Parts: sequence; C-alpha cells; structure tokens
Amino acid sequence: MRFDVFTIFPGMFSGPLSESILRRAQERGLVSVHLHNIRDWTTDKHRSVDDEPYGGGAGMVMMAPPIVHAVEDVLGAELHTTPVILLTPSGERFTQDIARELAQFPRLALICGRYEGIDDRVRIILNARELSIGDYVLTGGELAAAVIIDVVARLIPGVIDPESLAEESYSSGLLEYPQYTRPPVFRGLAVPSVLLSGNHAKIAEWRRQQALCRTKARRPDLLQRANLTPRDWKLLAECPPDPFAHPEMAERTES
Ligand code: JDH
Repeated sequence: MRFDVFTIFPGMFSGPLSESILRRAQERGLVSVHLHNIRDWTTDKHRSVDDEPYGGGAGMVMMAPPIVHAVEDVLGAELHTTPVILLTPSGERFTQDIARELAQFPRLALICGRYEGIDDRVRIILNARELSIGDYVLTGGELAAAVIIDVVARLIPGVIDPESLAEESYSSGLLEYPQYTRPPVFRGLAVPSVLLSGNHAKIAEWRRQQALCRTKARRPDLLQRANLTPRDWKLLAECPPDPFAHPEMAERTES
C-alpha cells in the first residue's frame, strides 16, 4: 500500500512513521509513505499557500491551486482510481469499517490542511472524501492523517501478527477485559486471583463479565448493539453499581 501525503509540514510525520510497526512495514516493503510539500507547487516568490476567506471571517484558508496541482502531478492518471482523502473536523467520522474499506486499495492520497481549512473547490475538483478522526479540534490535518495511516497500515496482510487481527475480526463489539502480567502483586495490588487459578472456564466467564460491565459503564451505546445471551444478562446484573449514580436516577440508568 502506497500513501501519498500532501502537507506544508512533512516533518510532522517523521516520528510516527520511523518507529515500531510502521517502520518495519516500510522496511519490508509492505507500506510506503511519500510526503509532498504543498509549497513546492506554489508559484509566487513568497511560496504562499493561504489567503483571506472570501466573505470575511477570522483566520486564513488554504488556496486551491497549489493543492490541486500537487495531487494531479503526483497521482497522474491514478487520480481516477485512488481515493483522495481530505482531513477536516467537519468530515465523516473515520471508523474501523472505513479503514477496512480503504485498506482494499493499493494507493491512498491524504490531504492535510492548516489554518481554518481548505478552499472547498479542492474537494470538488479532486472528488475527495472528507474524513474526521473525532470530535475535537486539532491544529491541522497532519496528526489525523498519521492516525489514518497507522490504522489502515495494520490491516495490510503481513504488517501485524495474523492471530491478533483474527481475534479482532470476531470481536464481540464490547470493550475489552482488563489485562495483567507479572508481578503478581504490585504496590499492594494483587492480580485477580481467578487469573492465577488455572480454571479456564472461570477465567473466560470473569473476562466476559469484566467486558460487559466496562461496556455498560463507559459505552452503553455499544451494549445496545451487542448480541447478549441470557447468561450475559445475568453477568450484567452483577456489575458493581455506578458510584456516581444518584438514587433517583436508578430506574433511568438500568440496562
Ligand atoms: C484538518 C485545519 C484546524 C481549527 C474551525 C472547527 C468550530 C477548523 N478530528 C479532527 N479535528 N481537527 C481536525 C482537523 C483540523 C484542521 C484541519 C483537520 C485543517 N485544522 C482547524 C479550527 C477550525 N473550527 C470546529 N468547529 C466546532 C470551528 C480547522 C480533525 C480531522 N481530521
């Protein structure tokens, strides 16, 4: 998979791409990331990439011509078969499902804006898909693009251990159970004794209950869509009560 990234801050990618799994994936030729400085496609002596918004308002807007020329030059005829992704806080929410969809292509283009965003004609001309990584405001699209590269790259065969990926694909849609490793006691906190018991049925039940109770407390939206067995409902009924719940709200916070 080839990623072409268009940015005025290519240096922002060196850290995330040069460590660990993404580094190994590039060394093994499974992933390549080509960084393109949008300023290289400017034509004025100041190498301007931004200008004031038409209609007024605060801040500056990235101009269309340098970005459009950059993407057209780099992608050439492949522009028509390569998804062009534009990172923006007002984009469609990037999810694991979208990552799986994007991982099917041999090449992706990612456009990173700065300032208040990008002239909308870039989206129209390049038929770009606008994505957002979440409901918070970044200073620009670079960190969002790095997140997308990370999430999509690990879905490419050979990038990570196939066992880990398989576990994910049949995952229940619940949050994960808590994990422990050595030492068995740290700062007076013992690992839950069931995990040292060797009773694998008991361990599986404990982990299922932890996953259910954490999901209920933190992501009740996920619980709604999970397929729960009568045994799951029994385990859920035994979850510790929410310590912040007001007694008057007990009825409303059930299930
Ligand atoms: C790309 C510039 C900074 C800051 C205006 C927006 C009120 C617009 N999940 C994500 N968060 N942020 C980004 C992202 C941010 C970007 C660019 C992506 C390019 N910026 C910027 C402030 C505004 N602001 C929020 N509204 C509630 C107005 C852009 C992102 C992604 N992906």
